[in-house]
Amino acid sequence: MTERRADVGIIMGSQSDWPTMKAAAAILDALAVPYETKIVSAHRTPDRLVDYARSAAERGIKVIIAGAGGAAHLPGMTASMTALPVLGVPIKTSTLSGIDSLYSIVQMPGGVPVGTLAIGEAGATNAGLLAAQILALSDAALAARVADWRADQTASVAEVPKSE
Ligand code: RP5
Repeated sequence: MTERRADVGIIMGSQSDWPTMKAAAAILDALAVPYETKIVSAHRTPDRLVDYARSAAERGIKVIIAGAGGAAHLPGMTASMTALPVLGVPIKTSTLSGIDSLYSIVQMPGGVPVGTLAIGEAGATNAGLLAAQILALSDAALAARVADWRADQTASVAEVPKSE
């Protein structure tokens, strides 16, 4: 059996980002979207970053999800080297609670967009969903899976709170 080529690249600045970024992977698993994961640090592995960003499109990647914390330059630098949509996930930090990550990622200069999500796991989850929704624009079967996922989410919300 041939392996499906990854449509989404999930990259992160450090192994320590994975507990957050795995929420994006979990959504893509649930929606059967093929993805790859890689540690790419803007500061510690700059050559790996250049190689990744410059080769992603030709390797078939269609959307990049980039998570980083602190001086979080990974999403922006990636976006500077590829025209693929880049979704940035600010990692929650122990020192500044992820405000540092958020500001580093969100405040891009006009002309180099990064779609910035919420700090932490909710942001990673929504990055996975957004990536799937972007791909679903040209994939009817995936669009149906996204619709089912959203219907399940809606059905899971109780109308009244349970008393404890
Ligand atoms: C960033 O520095 C990473 O994205 C990570 O969030 C943060 C801390 O990295 P470690 O010191 O845990 O490797 O580049």
